[in-house]
Amino acid sequence: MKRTIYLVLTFIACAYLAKAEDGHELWLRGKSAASVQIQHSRKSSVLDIAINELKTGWLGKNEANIKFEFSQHASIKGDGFRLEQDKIIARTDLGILYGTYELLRRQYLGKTDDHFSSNPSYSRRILNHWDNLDGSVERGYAGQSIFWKNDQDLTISKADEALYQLYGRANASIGINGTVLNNVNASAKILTAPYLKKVQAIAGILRPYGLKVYLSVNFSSPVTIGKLKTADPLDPLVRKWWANKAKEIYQLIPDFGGFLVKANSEGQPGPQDFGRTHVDGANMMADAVSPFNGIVMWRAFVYQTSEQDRTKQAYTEFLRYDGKLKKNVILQVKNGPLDFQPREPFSALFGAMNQTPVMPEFQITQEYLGQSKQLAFLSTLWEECLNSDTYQKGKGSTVAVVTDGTQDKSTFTAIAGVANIGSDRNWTGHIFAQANWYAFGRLAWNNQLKSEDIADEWIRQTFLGVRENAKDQSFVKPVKKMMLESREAIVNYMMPLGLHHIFAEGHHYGPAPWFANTKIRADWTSVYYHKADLEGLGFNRSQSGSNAVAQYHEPLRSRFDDLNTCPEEYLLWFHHVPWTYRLRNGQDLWTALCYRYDTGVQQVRDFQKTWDKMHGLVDEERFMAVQSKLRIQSRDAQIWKDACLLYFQTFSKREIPFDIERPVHDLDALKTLSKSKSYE
Ligand code: BDP
Repeated sequence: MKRTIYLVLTFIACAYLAKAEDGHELWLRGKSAASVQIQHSRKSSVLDIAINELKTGWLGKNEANIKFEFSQHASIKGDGFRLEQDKIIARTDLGILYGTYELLRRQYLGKTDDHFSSNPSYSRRILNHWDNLDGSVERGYAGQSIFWKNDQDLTISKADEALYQLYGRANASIGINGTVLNNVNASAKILTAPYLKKVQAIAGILRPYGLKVYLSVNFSSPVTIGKLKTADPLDPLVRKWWANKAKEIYQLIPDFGGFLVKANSEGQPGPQDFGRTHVDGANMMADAVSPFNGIVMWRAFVYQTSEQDRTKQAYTEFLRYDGKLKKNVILQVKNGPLDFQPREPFSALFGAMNQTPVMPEFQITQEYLGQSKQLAFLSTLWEECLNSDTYQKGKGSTVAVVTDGTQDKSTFTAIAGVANIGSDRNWTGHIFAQANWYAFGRLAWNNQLKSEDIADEWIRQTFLGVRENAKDQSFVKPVKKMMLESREAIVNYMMPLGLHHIFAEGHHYGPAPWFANTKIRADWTSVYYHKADLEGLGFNRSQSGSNAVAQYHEPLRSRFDDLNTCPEEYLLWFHHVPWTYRLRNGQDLWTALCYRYDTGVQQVRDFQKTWDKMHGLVDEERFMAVQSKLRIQSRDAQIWKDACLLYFQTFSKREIPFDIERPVHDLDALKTLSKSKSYE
């Protein structure tokens, strides 16, 4: 009997331990052993959180005495902070909270320096949830929305509340200070009273963590829910409707952040429906929220069914509005000119606007990078974008510098990331996808951080114990290497050398380079982008083609324009290249393409080996989960390689080099597969 009880207890304990490593705690697994006293001269719910974090996560010397000190010193900016021995110094309560998280992180990682200061690169660091009110998440791969259940149920349960608190904590720990609670393809219903009440309640739970809430709004809301006859932004009744709506929101949520707007894009309504411009629309909304210090984030993701190269359209549309937008409007621009592809050059809009604040929009959810089935550490992609030189004001005008206020001394700065968060127990579907949420926050706070350091921090906090340096060589090093290579591996087996958007229709997971459909708009098909023919491959955006290169400043314009100087990673983005064209390594285009695809597949095979060696160094539950995802990735990388090489071979009419593994699928079978639901 005793033995049975013992066994049962052991079983329960094991089950509990296993459960504790299901990924739910993210990178916040630290637990305190030592006690700490905190001295503070004021009280607030934000400071209460800081105190609680220190009391439960303190890993410094026992019986330490930490002081919260408020200082207006010029070296501390916004919600920045300074850590000195036994002191956290900041201007604001939130600064103290961010300093607290940094201090605890440093303790966890074993960083022992006494002095450290840090200021945020962007003043608004915002997650965009593409969550629909019916509970689904557009391009979400980690379950349902954590905010919306279905159109009827607007309650917040105790479990929801606990989840929102952990969500708030996780975001605060990496410096994220804003969240847009609903999809950019917005339902007007979000602005009705019952929904606003729930938004108010969520805002209340998130406020102590420094998170402001924002909403995506539908441009025709005045008609849909306001019973007006028009949503024309110059109509006095429409303007009044928005002004009143803003007032109603701010009465409920005095620190409401503002609106995010997708207008006249992919079928969404907008000012152009009434013969007005984006400026008319944005400024009308800006007027509505400005009495309350609200902002409008107006998305530049627009493209019409037109003859013009899709990648040129946002720039063409918005450049003429430079300087015409109200002071509280910021243009939200995706990192690349197309749509979150595995690799794109940076959007020329970043270097184009002289008088309009522009904010980068990154996609944390891996819509085009293997979704939550594949391991892709996106920090390297964002770092590449932030460090791209726009040459707006000569050398050194990187995307980071032109958006974070360094160049024009602006303080109205922001950055957004499309969240990958859902109701899955581990939040993001793939354990390693948590690293992307983490990396977005860290880069939004400090856009000079290196992906390598971000990966290092994340790995240790997510998988290791406190200052567990014994696993540096055996675990941290190989796992970090895998993460840092992962995005390039995806580029290699999906779209190397500047290829883009050759996905299967709709789901954007697998390959369909053959996808051509005259019934839908051309720029939603694959053949529009790769333009394979008997001569060669790629989209000619040089002067002799669509001339998208002209949107970039010199010397980039000439560099991209000339086939011989164009960086090879953008080759097929800017040029239609003959199959026989020699690349810098001496290989012709066809041969190089084959090797790139093959390299990508081999890289994933190596990730599998790397991870399998980690068995025993990480808890079994997360080990198995990652192992199983890597198997899927390995299979699907093979599919990408086979599909693209077999299809492009029908144009190149050349052999796949004989030292490369042969395709294992038939082209026809892959064409059928790409249409099957089970593949999504
Ligand atoms: C595309 C997505 C689509 C989004 C759109 C956007 O496929 O679901 O609505 O971007 O950013 O990448 O508005």
